Amino acid sequence: MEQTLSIIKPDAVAKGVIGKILDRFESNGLKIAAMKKVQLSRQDAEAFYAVHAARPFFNDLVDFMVSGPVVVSVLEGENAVLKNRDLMGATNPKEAAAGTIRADFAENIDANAVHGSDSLENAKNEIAFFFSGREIS
Ligand code: IDP
Ligand code: MG
Repeated sequence: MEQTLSIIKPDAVAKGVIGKILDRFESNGLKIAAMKKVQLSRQDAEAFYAVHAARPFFNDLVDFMVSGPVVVSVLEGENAVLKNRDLMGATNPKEAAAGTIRADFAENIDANAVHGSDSLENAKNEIAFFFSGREIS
């Protein structure tokens, strides 16, 4: 059993597809072990994406992530990290496989509907960034 962190980004929340995206997880064997809707501060977004701080798109990414509320969840299941990445599709929705979340709900590489941890180690750190132990079950 693995746990991974998912974020439904501001574009998807604004579009009203929280339920449709959560259904993708639950229909594919990923249990929602924790969940909350949050408005990130600039400081939150900068800290969460610190690994990308040197990238040219960093400021746009932070602007976007604070542009509205997000839904953060811990997904649990077999191979949860990879399974979530498969369900999400490629970072650029134009390259995302048919039937993936990004192909179906995202507009472009900036507003791409979802975040998902890319490794088990990052998943642990990202989960700890948002949730305390007692919030996960
Ligand atoms: P991921 O979300 O698929 O893991 P990362 O490479 O970790 O992709 O990038 C984090 C986020 O930064 C992406 O989801 C996307 O919103 C944004 N991003 C990544 N690459 C670009 C780019 O080339 N231009 C604009 N935004 C980008
Ligand atoms: Mg990433």
